Amino acid sequence: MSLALGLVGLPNAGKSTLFNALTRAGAAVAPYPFTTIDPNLGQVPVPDERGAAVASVTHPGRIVPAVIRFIDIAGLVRGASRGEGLGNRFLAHIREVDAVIHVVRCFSAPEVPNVVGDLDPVRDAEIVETELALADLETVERAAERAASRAKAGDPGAREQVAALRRMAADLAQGIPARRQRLDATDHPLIRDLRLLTAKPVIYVANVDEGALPDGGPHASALRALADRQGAACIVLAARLEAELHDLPDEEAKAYLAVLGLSEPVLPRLIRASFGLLGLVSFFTVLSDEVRAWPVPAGTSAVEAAGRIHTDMAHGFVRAEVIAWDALVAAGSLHAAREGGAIRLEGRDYVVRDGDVITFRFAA
Ligand SMILES: Nc1nc2c(ncn2[C@@H]2O[C@H](COP(=O)(O)OP(=O)(O)O)[C@@H](O)[C@H]2O)c(=O)[nH]1
Ligand SMILES: [Mg+2]
Repeated sequence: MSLALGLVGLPNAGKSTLFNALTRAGAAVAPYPFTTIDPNLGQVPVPDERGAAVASVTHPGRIVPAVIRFIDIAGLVRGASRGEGLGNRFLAHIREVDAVIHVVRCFSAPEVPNVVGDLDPVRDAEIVETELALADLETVERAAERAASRAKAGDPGAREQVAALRRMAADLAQGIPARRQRLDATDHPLIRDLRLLTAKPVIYVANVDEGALPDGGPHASALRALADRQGAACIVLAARLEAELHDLPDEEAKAYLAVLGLSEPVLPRLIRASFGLLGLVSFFTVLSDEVRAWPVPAGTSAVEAAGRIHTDMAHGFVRAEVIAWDALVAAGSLHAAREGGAIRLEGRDYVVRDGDVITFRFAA
């Protein structure tokens, strides 16, 4: 399952710096090389200490983590929805992602020009959101027109669609993103198919000066308040610091973070938060040569989980042998867990839990 997250924000917000930090952090923690596929697209493993713990008792040749793709999208400017700057091309990239990381400048750095004016994270964030909402408004209005002509032609369902789309357009015109509207944008197939930019889940990143860590100071607080009003997550970090950390030996990096009041780099938390934002859980498989994490939507059944690995495993599904990762670690090996009766036999409808280690039995 390939998940994509897009970094959005005004020019000079620190998107590329954060992207570099993310992709290098990924390369540093991965047991096998994760390459940046092209300059703007990088694959990052989801840090998960459970995989390593399972490996410590099963001794595989390698650990294969879940991965997220990050896309560094060119900076957005006022008027992008009307095609200013990279305009439409920029917006097309966002349409393809599963969720958005909205990077907002909260650092001062007089040498880095601010394209809009003084440092004002809430204004900056609102400019970006307005552009996204305006682009969606156009999409929704076009869809409403199409539905209206279907209604005129006698399509019985179209009238209700026109009403729903017009309601949505009215909310967008007021700057209310699709994800916060009365109509659930993700449940309604008509609207889901429009792939609206403002329907995507968002994490705000307050990109602050190192000196403002760990809480981020007043600018980060203002942005956090905006995120709170939207029910969105907000993560405070200094992108430049996160990028620099990977050049330091571990001990030095730790000491440096401690001085700043941080116990660990923020990037792993951002990556995990992105994973959680998408409503994903991981189960693990253990083969002789690898421990592998499989990201699936929460609520996935055992037979669906088997199908993620191979369609044959779903078709011939017999049962799932399940043990929680920590129970396996406590048992010391799969063999010991089996001997001790710690492995449960589950049927096709069993709902996979985060951290399950599963062996699928299937008839070929
Ligand atoms: N002081 C400071 N400067 C930063 C930080 N993050 C990025 N910058 C600087 O801001 C400038 C623009 O960063 P960049 O990542 O290219 O922004 P983008 O246009 O959003 O991709 C660069 O000169 C960065 O070094 C930060 O956390 N603190
Ligand atoms: Mg950039």
